[in-house]
Amino acid sequence: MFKIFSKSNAKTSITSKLADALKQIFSQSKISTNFLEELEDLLILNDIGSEASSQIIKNFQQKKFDKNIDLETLKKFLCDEIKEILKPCEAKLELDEKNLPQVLIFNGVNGVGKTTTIGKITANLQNQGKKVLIGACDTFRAGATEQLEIWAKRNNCQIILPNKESEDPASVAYRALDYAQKNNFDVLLIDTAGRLHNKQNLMDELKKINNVLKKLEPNSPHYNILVIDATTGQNAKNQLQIFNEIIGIDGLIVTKMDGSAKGGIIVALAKNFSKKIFAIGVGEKISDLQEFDADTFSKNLLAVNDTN
Ligand SMILES: Nc1nc2c(ncn2[C@@H]2O[C@H](COP(=O)(O)OP(=O)(O)O)[C@@H](O)[C@H]2O)c(=O)[nH]1
Ligand SMILES: [Mg+2]
Repeated sequence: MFKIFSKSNAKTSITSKLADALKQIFSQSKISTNFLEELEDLLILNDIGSEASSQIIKNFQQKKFDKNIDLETLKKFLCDEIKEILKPCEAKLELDEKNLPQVLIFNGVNGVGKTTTIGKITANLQNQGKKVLIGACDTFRAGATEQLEIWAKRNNCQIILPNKESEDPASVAYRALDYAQKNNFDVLLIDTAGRLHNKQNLMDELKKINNVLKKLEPNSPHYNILVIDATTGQNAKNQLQIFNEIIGIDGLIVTKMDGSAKGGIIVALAKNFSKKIFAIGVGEKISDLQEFDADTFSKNLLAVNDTN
């Protein structure tokens, strides 16, 4: 087994909107029904989702906190609750060295960060001395293959491109795995198109890619990863639902945790789907991909100091 990320990153550069908002409702400083309603609304507003939020509120009531609970105690409580929900989803993206090339498909709707994430992962793997091949199976959107080519060049990595504009994505995937097998690559990363507005076409295309890969290697793809943009909020749940129905999702990478993301969507996804979370994207740079750590993430989300 080898890990995609050589080390776990301690600091997550997410901005804590939740902690700021807590400070604002806290001016009431006593636990009234109103306070709990406001707290629940605030959790929902921060994308934590209704199921997780009502669970947290229920647990809060059971704890019978002092009426004059202070902000730090509340934050610590929320942090622990969120960590509890996230912990089962914490997972390392491990690749089986005895079964090479390992094949990873990156799925997700347009603009979520599939291509960028492939670029970042390529760099991580190459830094560990792995031989990486990229398959450009997003043959739909103009410019998609060019963008992937730029990442490949930057990483000095080989890429299998469509040999004509209209080449079927499954055909590109087949050629890519065939090439990877014949040339002793360790990992094949496959980029796909995510046209969710035409669900039937997307379903057919993704299923076909998965099926042709199985013809060459029955255990492939080893991972079907769904890339989710944290800034899309609750819509992320629909995306996971649909892609999971189509191909079965092995785990998630949640991007754009920097910027305007509230971050809470990860909690909603964990509560509702219990999928593995492999990594989070925290920027556009090649180094801006971090292993998902439930403890660090919860502390950052609540701006709880890392002293205990
Ligand atoms: N701030 C930020 N931007 C990101 C992140 N990941 C990707 N992006 C940006 O999101 C945009 C879409 O990314 P792209 O990889 O093309 O998405 P794709 O359509 O799914 O392949 C690009 O401008 C990326 O630079 C991230 O973690 N943080
Ligand atoms: Mg792309």
